[in-house]
Amino acid sequence: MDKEIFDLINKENIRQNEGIELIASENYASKDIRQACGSILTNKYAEGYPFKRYYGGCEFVDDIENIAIERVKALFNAKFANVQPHSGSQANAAAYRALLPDGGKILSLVLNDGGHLTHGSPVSFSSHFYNFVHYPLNNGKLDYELLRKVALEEKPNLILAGFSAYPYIIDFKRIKDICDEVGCLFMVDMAHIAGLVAAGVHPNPVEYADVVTSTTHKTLRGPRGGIILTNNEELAKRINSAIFPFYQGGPLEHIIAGKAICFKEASSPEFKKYAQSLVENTKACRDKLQSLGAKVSETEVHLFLLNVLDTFGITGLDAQKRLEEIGVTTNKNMIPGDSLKPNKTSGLRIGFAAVTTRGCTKKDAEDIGELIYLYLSNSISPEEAKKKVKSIVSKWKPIEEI
Ligand code: DSN
Repeated sequence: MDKEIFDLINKENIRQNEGIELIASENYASKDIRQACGSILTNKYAEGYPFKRYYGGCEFVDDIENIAIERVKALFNAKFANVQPHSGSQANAAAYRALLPDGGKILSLVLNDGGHLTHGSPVSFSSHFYNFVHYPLNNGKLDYELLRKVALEEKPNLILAGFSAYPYIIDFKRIKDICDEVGCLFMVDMAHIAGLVAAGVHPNPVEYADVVTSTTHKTLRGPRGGIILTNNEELAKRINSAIFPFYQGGPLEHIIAGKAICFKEASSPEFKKYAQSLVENTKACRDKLQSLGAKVSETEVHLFLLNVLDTFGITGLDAQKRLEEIGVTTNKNMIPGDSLKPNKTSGLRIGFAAVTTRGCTKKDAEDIGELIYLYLSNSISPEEAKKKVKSIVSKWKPIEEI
């Protein structure tokens, strides 16, 4: 056994079990999913697609990938699916390639306002291969009339919706109507809300968008990876070629097996209850923070933004570090219109996907809100805060049992 690595895995296991995980894009995959992802399937090369591979010996991985495809199609009511993207970034790269020529114009939300690196950030491939322009938010919220105005002025080839730090439900039909008026394509990156969509607590973009991409490890609670969905057969062919052979080589069949299990779990009545509790817990924590005097965004989904600069007079970076010291994990995040740089920020992004999986109740969520407020306002000591974290976490399921 490689002691050096397994000792570190054990330490990470303890960190995950003993901490309160509030990073909005994280979750805990089930034992079945983790077992499939750590299985001997990692040994198999399977370039190509089910029943059309470049290698022999693919009969079992063909069935696994085919089951994953059928399950995700049923889960999101899509006609075509590609389950091979190694991550959300690859899924987005392939979707752009399938939808647009190089240099095509994409209208998206900028990263600083809650978008994603692959939605046109200067440090991502996306802004190098495509011409991105952005729509603004109005007071932290999508203003569909403003979006329409910008779209009519810019005349993009594609409008992109779906965000990484947006606390409201998105009206996909409204954006689709704008796309139709402008005469452009519509793509949704639903990575953050995929679990809510699967559970029916957020509208499904597949009905409206030409292409929908997602990761599988955020609210969907699967293994780390991506998917691409469409109802258009011609686009489905272009997406497949854009993933393999254009952007990727051999698919990760062990991860695809984990994805297949995730899609089955996400179609269960228990998952629906999970997603409902997730939204309730997020709101309970947010409301508690507000009642204590914190400046917080609203929330209708699995996350909200806490303005730590206005509330506690510290940066997002400092707040993240201080909370980490007591075992509460969050990430610094820009607040729309933020005056500070992305490596400092005025805010924290707080999400309840992971802790709700472990059994966090509404009362726990309120207690977490109170704990964050008291600790960041220096009203309780680190020792008292750590004790509180321990007492909350001690009621939850160990991560091995999920
Ligand atoms: N967008 C990042 C997040 O939400 O954490 C992941 O790519």
